[in-house]
Amino acid sequence: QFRKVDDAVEYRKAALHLMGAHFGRIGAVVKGDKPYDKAAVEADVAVIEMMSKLPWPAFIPNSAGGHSKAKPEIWSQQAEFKTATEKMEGEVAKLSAAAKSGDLAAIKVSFGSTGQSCKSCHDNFRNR
Ligand code: ASC
Repeated sequence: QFRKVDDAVEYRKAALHLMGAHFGRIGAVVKGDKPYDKAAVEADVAVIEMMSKLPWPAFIPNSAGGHSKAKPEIWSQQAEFKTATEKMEGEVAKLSAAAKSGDLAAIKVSFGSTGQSCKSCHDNFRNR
C-alpha cells in the first residue's frame, strides 16, 4: 500500500490535517465566530467522518521518527491505541448525529467531547 515509510507518514498526516481543518471550522461556529449554518456543519462533519477512518492503516511498523510525531507507544500499546481511535470515531458519529439534528446546543456538547478524544490520544500517542 505504501512504497516508502515517508508515504505512510505523509498520508496519515494529510488525513489528520484535514480532520483538524474541518473540526476547526465547526469550532468557529461553536465559539460564535461564525454563524451557524446547518448544511455547512454537516458537510464539515462528513469530511471528518470519512478522514477519521484513514490514518490508522498508515501507522505501519517502524514509521515513527523522521517527519512523524508518532510515539513508539502506538506500536507497544496497540490495543490502547486502537481503543483511542475507536473512541474518537464514536464521538464523531455522535457529532454527526447532532449536526443532522440541527441542534446547536447538542453540536456544542459533542464538539467538546470529540475534541477531548483528539486531545487524549495526542497526549498519549503523539510527541510534542
Ligand atoms: C483541533 C485539532 C486537534 C483538536 C484538539 C482538541 O482542532 O487540530 O488536535 O482540535 O486540539 O483539544
